[in-house]
Amino acid sequence: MNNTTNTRKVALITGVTGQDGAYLSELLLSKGYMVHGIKRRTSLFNTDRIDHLYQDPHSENCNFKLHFGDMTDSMNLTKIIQETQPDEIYNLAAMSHVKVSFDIPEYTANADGIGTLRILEAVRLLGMEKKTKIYQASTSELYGLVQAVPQSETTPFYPRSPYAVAKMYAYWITVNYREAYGIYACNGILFNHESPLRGETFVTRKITRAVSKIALGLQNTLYMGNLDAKRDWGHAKDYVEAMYLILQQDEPSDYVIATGVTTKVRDFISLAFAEVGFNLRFEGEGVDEVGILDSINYQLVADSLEVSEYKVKIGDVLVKVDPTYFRPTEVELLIGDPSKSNKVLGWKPKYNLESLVKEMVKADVALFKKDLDLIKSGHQVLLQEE
Ligand code: NDP
Ligand code: GDR
Repeated sequence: MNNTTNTRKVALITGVTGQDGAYLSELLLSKGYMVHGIKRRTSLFNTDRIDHLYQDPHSENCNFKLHFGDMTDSMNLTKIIQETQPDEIYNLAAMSHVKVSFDIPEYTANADGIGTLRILEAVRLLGMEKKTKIYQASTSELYGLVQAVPQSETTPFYPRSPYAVAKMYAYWITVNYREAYGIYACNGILFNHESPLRGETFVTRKITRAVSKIALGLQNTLYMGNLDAKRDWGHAKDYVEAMYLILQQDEPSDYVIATGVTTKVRDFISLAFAEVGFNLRFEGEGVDEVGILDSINYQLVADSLEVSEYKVKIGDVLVKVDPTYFRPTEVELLIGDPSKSNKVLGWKPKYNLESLVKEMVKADVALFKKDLDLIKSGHQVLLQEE
């Protein structure tokens, strides 16, 4: 062991294989941390987002190490915390899909709610209350049914899904362990944040994937749920900076992380199609609402896609509403008030919605161009969407 090894900070990230886990790992490694991550055992590799960070665990200088674990297994979590002795734990692991939480509510409560308790209780039982700081991945979904806007740290919660109710338990148990045992434990109440690494079934990524495939002639129609929902969308890269800052303060506290700008799902769709040169017009209402191709900016299409034949023509219906994607109870409007994090943490996002959409569409176009090349050379490619 050399001096660097002795003095560097140690972080443990649950949910390291997820969108935020990947960006946070990159950030902490760039700051010289030893990063431990918890990954689940899966029948196929699930480390795509962090493969570029892999290091040989046998190497003396290895500063990124993965451990098998699960939020539903207390003994496993306690053992990992004992072995790794983290200065900071970032609890990002969760069944994070709101719609799916209606299908698997008990599992969601276990992983997202009780899972958080397992982390806090492990730190307490191991006597690490004064050593280990804990970040809890709380969410704007806590606000649910609109009580007031913009939503801040003092806005009342009204969760509207099994996911949000589980996260509400996690929020309060974090506050309770802070107050009861003096643990430096904080909630980051993060509004929606996206990136090219976003899971494929969240709305932004579903849209940017579909836009890219439609533009490349690999898909005809994008089927959507509620087009009127409004979200405060930021970039995950900006939001993991906030997570880090929340654990670097003198006193633990809870923070809203948001851009303060809200946008309808339908407008995100229009922005994404505009990136490939397609202008949409929406007609109808509710399940009859469709997005029709109104005009094509051929210059842009040619620049961004480098294809010579377009399968779409003006008047084509590119977007349809499918009630399958409606939620039993919906969160209609989210818009965050980031004043506290701006002031106390000095946190300000670097990305805006336009730059986020641009980056996501560009990445997905590049991804599907590879599939197109494979298809052209006679290979079978699975192009399934949800
Ligand atoms: P992702 O869905 O991309 O990642 C979730 C991570 O949790 C994955 O690594 C997943 O593993 C892991 N995981 C799921 N269930 C378990 C389990 N039982 N045991 C261990 N690990 C598990 O989410 P994000 O990165 O987008 O979000 C990170 C956290 O922030 C989540 O808690 C989410 O609820 C919360 N959040 C997210 C927001 C957003 O807009 N992205 C906003 C506010 C809060 P695997 O890869 O194997 O599936
Ligand atoms: P959300 O994100 O539920 O806000 O949770 P999602 O992207 O799934 O939905 C956003 C809004 O879009 C509407 N919508 C659709 N959503 C999906 N997934 N698929 C569709 O086809 C579709 N059509 C319309 C939804 O109804 C909703 O109103 C995300 C997750 O990352 C959570 O883990 C996190 O806590 C919150 O953001 C903040």
